[in-house]
Amino acid sequence: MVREQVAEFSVEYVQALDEEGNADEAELPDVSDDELLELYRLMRLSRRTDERAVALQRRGESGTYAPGTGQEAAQVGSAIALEPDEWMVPSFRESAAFLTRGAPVHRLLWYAMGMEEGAEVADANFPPAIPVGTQPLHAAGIGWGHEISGERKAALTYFGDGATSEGDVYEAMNVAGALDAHAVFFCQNNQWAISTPRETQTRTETLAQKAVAAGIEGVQVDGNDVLGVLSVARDALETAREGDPVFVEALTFRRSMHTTSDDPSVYRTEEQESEWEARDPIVRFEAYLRDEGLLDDDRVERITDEIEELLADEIDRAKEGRDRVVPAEMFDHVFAETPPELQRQRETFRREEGDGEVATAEEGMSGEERAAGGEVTGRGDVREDRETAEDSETSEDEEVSDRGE
Ligand SMILES: Cc1ncc(C[n+]2csc(CCOP(=O)(O)OP(=O)(O)O)c2C)c(N)n1
Repeated sequence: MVREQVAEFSVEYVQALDEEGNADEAELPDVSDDELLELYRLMRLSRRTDERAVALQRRGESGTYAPGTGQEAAQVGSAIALEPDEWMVPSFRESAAFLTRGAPVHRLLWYAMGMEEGAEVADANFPPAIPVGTQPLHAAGIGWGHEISGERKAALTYFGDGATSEGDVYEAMNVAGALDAHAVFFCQNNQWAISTPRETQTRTETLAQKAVAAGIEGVQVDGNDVLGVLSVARDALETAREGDPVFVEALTFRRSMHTTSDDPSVYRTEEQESEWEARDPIVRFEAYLRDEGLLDDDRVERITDEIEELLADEIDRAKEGRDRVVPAEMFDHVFAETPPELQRQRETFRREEGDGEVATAEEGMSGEERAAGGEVTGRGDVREDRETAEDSETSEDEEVSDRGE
């Protein structure tokens, strides 16, 4: 009889900045001072975009929104590692990744406002994917395409801990491994899938080891450490560009609600939440930057003002675009030729709604065309010359608790 071990595996955990912001020099990625400050600005912009988007929903000015609060390091640190022409394939909580990729805030808000312009495929970013776990298949397909065409490029897809229980995610990793797809599977393990905690999601010790079954590399990183994430994402993308897909598990925490329709106080305690508050990715990184002499109170204040001003402009722009929406357009983007039943509904809608005119091709301008003025991007567009933001929208009613009242 033969009885021997035929496979073994291990999973590495990477951290460059500890919870107090102390650096492990050996793990620090090569990043210039300007890039460090840009990482910080993007994380702060993302956090504030979430706050403003939730406030808009609470005031009835927008629809459902999924905040990524607490996950800024995981998203900014990984999205920045992609080349601009490499595909980012998101789930539905990736505002920070979109902003890092240069998407304007107003486009994210249009998505939450229910406008199809918000889902426009602009640059190399897929639109948000609502069905859990489907988008890794798209990334596997893109990555296989790169393998076939011999391009040194990779696609990076985001999904959550809950998504790893979906067959689609395993199938995507398996096919990527089998076909040498240039893909990075970036799992943000934020500890919750709506009300299902990580502990009951799966019995595996780590999510990264799910890569083993697909024959691809799996690595774990402190997802609240933006420099650790950047380092791991860079390595993973380099490996994937050569045709070896990688699964990254970023350990983080969903600090806020699942979406604006959720109330996490029903299923988790404030003690659990404050445990992760102490590991806040922005506080940690700010401590590091202050230690390095790159940030002081004045600079923090300037960045804060610039973000407030950018958001005030972008929210105005989002509302202008929204106010020009022709409601009957909702009938126009499902079928190439509108079927008779939908035509009938469209006529009824038009009769009953005064402004329900059906847009012609010319009237149905894209959001970009609708919104006047120049493009305002999330990335690298901090205008130094502006004074303190005067944001008429910022008011006490915006300070909405994230416990989902
Ligand atoms: C196929 C599918 N099943 C169920 C849902 C409902 N749903 C939306 S989000 C979610 C949980 C997702 O959790 P996770 O993958 O951990 O991502 P997170 O929301 O934490 O970012 C579920 C079950 C869905 N949108 N799609």
